[in-house]
Amino acid sequence: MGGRVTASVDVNALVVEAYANRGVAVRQDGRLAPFHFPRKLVRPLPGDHIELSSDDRLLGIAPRRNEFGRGDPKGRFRPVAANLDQAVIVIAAEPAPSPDLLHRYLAAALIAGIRPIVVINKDDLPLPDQPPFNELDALDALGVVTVRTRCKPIIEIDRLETQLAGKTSLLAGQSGVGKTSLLNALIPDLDAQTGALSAVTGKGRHTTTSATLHPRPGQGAVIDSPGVWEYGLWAMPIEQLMLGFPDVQAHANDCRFRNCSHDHEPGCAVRAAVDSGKIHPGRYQAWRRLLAEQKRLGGLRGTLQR
Ligand SMILES: Nc1nc2c(ncn2[C@@H]2O[C@H](COP(=O)(O)OP(=O)(O)O)[C@@H](O)[C@H]2O)c(=O)[nH]1
Ligand SMILES: [Mg+2]
Ligand SMILES: [Zn+2]
Repeated sequence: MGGRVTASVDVNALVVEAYANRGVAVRQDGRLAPFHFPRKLVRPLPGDHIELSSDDRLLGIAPRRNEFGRGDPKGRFRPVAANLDQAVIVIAAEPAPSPDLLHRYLAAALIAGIRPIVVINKDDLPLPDQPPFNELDALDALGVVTVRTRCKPIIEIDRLETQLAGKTSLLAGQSGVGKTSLLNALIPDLDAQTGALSAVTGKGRHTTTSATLHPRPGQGAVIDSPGVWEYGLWAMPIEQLMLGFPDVQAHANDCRFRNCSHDHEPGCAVRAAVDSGKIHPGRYQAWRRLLAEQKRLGGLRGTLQR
């Protein structure tokens, strides 16, 4: 049966993109193969390791190491890509991110067990004196690597290339921050690659409406994700959100009360850690806001929901 996730898959291809009931994979010999899959079965994602028959039918999907996703308007988890080594969160002075955008992306990566890297592109522009740009020390404290790049007027991406080498990386970030510009700088034959992809899918001009994997021969792969203006999380229980804030979680077990909400209770170790500078105040405030957002999304209840 096509489209099942099963351990007994004889992997021979890597999914490049998938939408509706069609996808494109790159076979081990480098050939692009279009394939169909039944809608009602598990939908393959860019980064999935799959088995295709000799006539390009989907025979199975290998179990995923992880999934990076986002919340849809109803607060449900929507996976974007699978089997990532790292999520490259791209921000820029222009368009400046809304206050919690970076914290949401960081949380999504950390919850999925995917290493986040923050790229500040458009290094030619001055950084606004506002969050997250004046709070980047919070990222150092989290152990998140920050890399500054520019694609204009000259390309400077050396430090990013070092971080990407040999890895499968997702480029995430709001529209206009320069993800496609970075991709062009990273993959010199990108036009040829997307041209070949368009020829295979039959889509006239290739647009990034679904995430697309771009192999970098010998250097891993980069997945460009569709442009989003506002990135949202999905409804989740409080323990899952906590995984996105390991800096807050590190102190949460030391509170006097087991069910401490880290708000007003006496003996709260989290607030004490904020006061003593062990937790960055910007991170604590972001966690509080995302917790309140979960109440609106209908999360915080029940068992782990995805
Ligand atoms: N000033 C400046 N502009 C850039 C830089 N990188 C990209 N841009 C511009 O930002 C705009 C959006 O870039 P694009 O790659 O399409 O962003 P995407 O929506 O994230 O894929 C384009 O006009 C780019 O030319 C940069 O380093 N500096
Ligand atoms: Mg783009
Ligand atoms: Zn507390």
